[in-house]
Amino acid sequence: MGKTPTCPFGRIHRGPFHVPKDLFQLPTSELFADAIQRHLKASLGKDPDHATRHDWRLAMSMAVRDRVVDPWFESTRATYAKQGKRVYYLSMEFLIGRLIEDVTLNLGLEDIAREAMASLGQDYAELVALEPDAALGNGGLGRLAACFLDSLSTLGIPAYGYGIRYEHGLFEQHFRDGVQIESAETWLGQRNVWEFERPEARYEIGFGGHVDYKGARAVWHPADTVIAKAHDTPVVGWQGKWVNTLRLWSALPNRNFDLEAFNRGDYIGASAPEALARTLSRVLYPDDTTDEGKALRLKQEYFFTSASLRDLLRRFKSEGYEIATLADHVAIQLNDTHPALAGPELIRLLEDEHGLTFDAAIDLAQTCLGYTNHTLLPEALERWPEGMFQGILPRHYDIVRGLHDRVSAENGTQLIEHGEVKMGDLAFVLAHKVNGVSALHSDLVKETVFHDLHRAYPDRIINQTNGITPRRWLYSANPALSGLITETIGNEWVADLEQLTQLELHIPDAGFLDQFAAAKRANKVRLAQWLKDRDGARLNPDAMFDIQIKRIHEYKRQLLNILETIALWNDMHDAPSADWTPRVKLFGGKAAPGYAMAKSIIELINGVAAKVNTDPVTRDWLQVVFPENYNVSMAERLIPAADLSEQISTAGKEASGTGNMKLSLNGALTVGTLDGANVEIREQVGAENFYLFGLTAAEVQAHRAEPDYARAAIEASPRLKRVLGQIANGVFSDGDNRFGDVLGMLWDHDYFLVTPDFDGYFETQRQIDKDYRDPKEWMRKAALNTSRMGWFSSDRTIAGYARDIWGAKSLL
Ligand code: 26Q
Repeated sequence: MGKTPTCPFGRIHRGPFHVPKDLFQLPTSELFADAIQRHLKASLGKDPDHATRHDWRLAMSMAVRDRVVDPWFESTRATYAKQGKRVYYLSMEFLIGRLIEDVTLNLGLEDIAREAMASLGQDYAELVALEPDAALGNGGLGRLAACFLDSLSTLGIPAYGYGIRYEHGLFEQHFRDGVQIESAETWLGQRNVWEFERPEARYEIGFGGHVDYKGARAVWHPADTVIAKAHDTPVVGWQGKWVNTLRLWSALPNRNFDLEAFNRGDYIGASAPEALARTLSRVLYPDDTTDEGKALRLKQEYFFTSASLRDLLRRFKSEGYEIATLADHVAIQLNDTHPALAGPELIRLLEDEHGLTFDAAIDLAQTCLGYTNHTLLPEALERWPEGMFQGILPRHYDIVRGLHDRVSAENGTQLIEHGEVKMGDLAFVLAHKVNGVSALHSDLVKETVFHDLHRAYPDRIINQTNGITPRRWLYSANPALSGLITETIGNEWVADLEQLTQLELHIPDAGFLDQFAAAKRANKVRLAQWLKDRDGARLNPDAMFDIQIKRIHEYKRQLLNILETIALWNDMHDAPSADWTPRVKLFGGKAAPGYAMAKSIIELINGVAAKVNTDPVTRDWLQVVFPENYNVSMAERLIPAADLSEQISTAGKEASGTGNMKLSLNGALTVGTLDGANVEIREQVGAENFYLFGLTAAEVQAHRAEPDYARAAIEASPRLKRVLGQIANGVFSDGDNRFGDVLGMLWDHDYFLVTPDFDGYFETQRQIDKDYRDPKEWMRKAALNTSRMGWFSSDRTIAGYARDIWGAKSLL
């Protein structure tokens, strides 16, 4: 062990656990209003008479932020003083959404802020809605990272999230004639009050060049370098008891300006290096599956991984520990393979800068590293062309070669194969634990992608079923329901979600169930009002709100949903005097800009919406609504209003899903396949409170072996055949044959088995129609869903990672 660790704050504070008392006392709304006015003038330089709503929003945020800083420092001090193990969560994506409400609620300031703003003539809710979403992620994986940060802080586990401060987050989606159009997102267009720039925390990151070997010692001479600069965002836990840090890196040139070029009069050329360096943190790759194999992506991955590792090693060394004890103090989690270069980078730093042998460096790196797999889709497994990898990262290439030679001799594992570096296999061999994200997914990981590696390392793969933060996804997003819950069982459920089981006692009580129904109804009215103001849409709040929200992908089968919608519309036309159960079909989600089939599916949904919503025969029973630009903030409005949750992926393809958890927690019933975490949700809420349909993962495998299964399924289903005929005849495209790609896909191969699952899905939906007509029984099932979903808190997930992977402890 090295010398006693020192606290970087020196001796100014009185003892390590001193908490300034007044800090955690809530201010009066008058004092808070004073603080807001002070910020408006002193921090923003605005006269209250001329302040815009944005100014007020910023001033309020700053007054809230003031109350984060001290608990943040206290958490850091406590970590140093208690020599706590730190968790480092490396992720290319953090899909955060807004922070303003999150921080305000966690600090218990909501009522005070609301009153203070009212006294200043401003509406709190309106101001909150002005904050742009931090959309530094594509979908599930990035949102999971944000939920994990929330839970790490709530549990008081010392942790840092590390990622990239993209200038442009996920693109904005617009529809033009039903077609998705993308435009650049600009979340930093207004001042971001939640981040603190740390110009002193900067690292030079190298690319390319060559390696000199002097005996056993390697010296890498990069051809180019850029600077990584840190920006810190505090992550506030429940009740502000603990605050961790999200550290995001932006890229800068290491020389600002080519003065020589400037002096020659080449003013544009003089700033070229700057523009080039900055591209590394310019934009998030908008793809949530395809491995594009682009050099910029590889550079982004190395850029943030290297900066993060060097930063955590600097922190570790500042405490005076011996390098051999690294794994006692540091746990590094890789969110998929995107940061998998952490393995070779850590080995490089340990060997080249700390003098460890290759073997010792490998062992130490492996003891620190854990790897989470989020997908079985072959196209999403990262592989880099060997030549590109070697050109950009010559030293790392040699390390991966060395590893390859070792593991291939030991057990035949090929890290480099067919001219490609396989990042999944690399992450696997360099991690002491590899986890899947639901029980089914973890089993499939063992049988499929890592079949051989699992046999070579049988104890390595474990499961950690995903979870969601109850703070954002129930307490904050659904005040109507959370108010009822708190009235009924007290407020401890917010940080201990399994307490929701206590609700079950109250479900037979008609009063409780009526209030539960009233909360749902209020949320539906609220959503309808919001969509009316936003898009002019008119939703009937008495209809069933049937919601499918997620990235658009063939395996998630939005197509199955819209085909069923058309079939239902047909049945309504065939029997217009029948007593139909009114439905609003809501879709939300973005397609990757290069994913043509996903974009056609969007166009089809919009085509059906245009037809159905203007049909006087069915208008009162069926609506199709697809609001543009689905994001975290929209999810917070849609989820509390859902009656039915669509989780209908081809079995074996959805690793877990987390939207499924959010919807069920908020009292929606699920129609779903046995896929991902649906399996565990159904176990928890009870099979009788879940609408199951479709082929199982094993049956999917078998079905694909049958010749011409799609054609056979279509021929066997007159209902489906009619729907496909209508699409071909242009019923949803003003008479032209626009959807040939979709129809050709369905008839010819239908890889995701929409056609064989169609009839089962349709029948299940008709059962749902029937059941919805008994509102008491429906609400009883909905309330049972809420009361039995407590296990899916990300607090439970994080406690599992801390115990089984990180060996990290709460310092609360
Ligand atoms: C890889 C290479 C090049 C470009 C992009 C990518 C890339 C980017 C993002 C590959 C995959 C992703 C994201 C995957 C993802 O979101 N997976 C989801 O993870 C959730 C959290 O575990 C699960 O609930 C979902 O089931 C899973 O689809």
